[in-house]
Amino acid sequence: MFLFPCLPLLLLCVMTASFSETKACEDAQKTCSVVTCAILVTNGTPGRDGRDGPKGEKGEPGQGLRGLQGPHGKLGPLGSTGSPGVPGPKGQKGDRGYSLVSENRLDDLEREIRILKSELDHIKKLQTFSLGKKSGKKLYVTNGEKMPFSKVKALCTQLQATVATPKNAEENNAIQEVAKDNAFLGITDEVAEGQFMYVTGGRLAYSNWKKDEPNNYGLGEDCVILLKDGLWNDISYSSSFLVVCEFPA
Ligand SMILES: [Ca+2]
Ligand SMILES: [Ca+2]
Repeated sequence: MFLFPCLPLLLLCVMTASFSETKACEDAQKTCSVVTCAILVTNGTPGRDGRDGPKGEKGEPGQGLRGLQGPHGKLGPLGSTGSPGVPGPKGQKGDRGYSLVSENRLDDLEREIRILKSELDHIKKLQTFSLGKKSGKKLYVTNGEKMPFSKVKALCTQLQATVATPKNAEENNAIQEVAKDNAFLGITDEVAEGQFMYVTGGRLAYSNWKKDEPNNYGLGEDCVILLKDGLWNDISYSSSFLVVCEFPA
């Protein structure tokens, strides 16, 4: 700030070379403390650079244009697996699949089934004639073997049948004709002594006891056999008698 006002004085110092020169400088120093007489001497070589000054305070952010965005960085490591998402809505029903079986083939199969059913009916009739006796909707069959009641019951169950159980005189006669020997019936009083019931459940609807039977003789008799004459007798379940099974006809 003091440089410009002092400029005329500096020019004055350069143009004069005598005592008055020194006098002017002294006067100039009195009014302008910044100016030194070294400037007035001859042009010397530039001095060395001074030491760096102390670091200044951080300036305010500039207001120039923002630079261009740099390139993308490297891919980071894979993250951990997230929890399962919510199930999506149920899709629409798909189109009907294509069947490899042609209609002609279906017709052939149906014809074969009709033939097999006819042959099966014929076999059933032959079986009825040769092995068993049909009464109403029941078919009675025996294999001619004798065994304890527990085995008779198990064998009939294995054949998807039940032990022969007459529920009227006609059925009793049918079983008698098939058995031609003493045969177990599907009747016991093992649950309550003296109260005979069907093995398949239910109280007796028909009976054909021999005179003085049932008598629960000896150690006890809880099973029932059909005698050759068609009458009934209670008997021990451990004795062996003929097997007659009952099938739905
Ligand atoms: Ca008994
Ligand atoms: Ca008896």
